[in-house]
Amino acid sequence: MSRIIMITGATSGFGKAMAFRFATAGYDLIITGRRNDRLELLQKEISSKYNNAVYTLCYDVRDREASFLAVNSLPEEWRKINVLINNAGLAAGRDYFEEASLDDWDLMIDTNVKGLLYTTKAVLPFMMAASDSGGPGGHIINIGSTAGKEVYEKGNTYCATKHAVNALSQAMRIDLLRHQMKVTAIHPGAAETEFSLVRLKGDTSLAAKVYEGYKPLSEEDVAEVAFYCTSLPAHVCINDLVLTSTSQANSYYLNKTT
Ligand code: NDP
Ligand code: 8X3
Repeated sequence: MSRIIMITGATSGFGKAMAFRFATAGYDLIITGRRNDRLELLQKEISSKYNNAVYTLCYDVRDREASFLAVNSLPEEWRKINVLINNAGLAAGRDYFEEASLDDWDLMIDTNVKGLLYTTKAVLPFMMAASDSGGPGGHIINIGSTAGKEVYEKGNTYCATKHAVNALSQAMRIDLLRHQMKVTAIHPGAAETEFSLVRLKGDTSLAAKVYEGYKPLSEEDVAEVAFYCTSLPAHVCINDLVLTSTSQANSYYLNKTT
């Protein structure tokens, strides 16, 4: 039987690249996001190209009730989820603390922290049932950020949400130890996806500037690393992994040529 992976935020960026990477490895996929047209397109593309089964769940991770309804609507044969990747997330705005918008702060906290909690809590009973009945333990991968390791200017609440993802990953690893679950936090540095376009409210030229003068990570780089984390022997868990392009040392230091 194929292994099942659930990837939140698969309509773009890392999530979409991870869907392709895990599909090539033979996984059946549960892909989620709010944009149903993109989910359906991805479902068609992957199932015709790789012959994998793909199930879509369209819901907003901020909505507690919708998250549980969506996960609990999974048919029996889709409930044995081996890997959950909590990837859905965003930054909204890049402003000094005193100038930042409260709505942006709510949006980031609700998506990056509460959204991750709701989906994990909804999926966990399925993953625990498999491992508690003697099957292989499940694996949760949380997508954090270098912003969850160092706080930078105008990063205030986005950085705080990613610090929370860092803390929650440690907490999950401790509390889920007795259920033989692996918990991995992956913290990428700058990567060119729709991330900056979303953060800068659709300003394409400002978003492009973020990646000028150096080579950032690609979404495929992050997908490859996530796949690697799942490819190790059953007794080996990568707990915490930071990756950046070779042009970046951490949140502060970028080697830009222009
Ligand atoms: P993208 O904007 O390309 O993708 C974000 C994904 O998250 C989309 O699929 C989007 O789907 C989904 N999403 C956002 N809000 C919600 C919501 N409320 N409910 C459901 N899904 C949602 O960005 P990335 O691929 O770059 O980002 C993925 C993750 O990686 C995020 O957690 C981000 O913080 C993190 N990250 C990004 C880095 C970067 O430089 N790009 C570096 C480090 C971490 P939809 O809009 O269809 O709902
Ligand atoms: C996204 C990377 O540096 O914009 O998490 O915070 S950064």
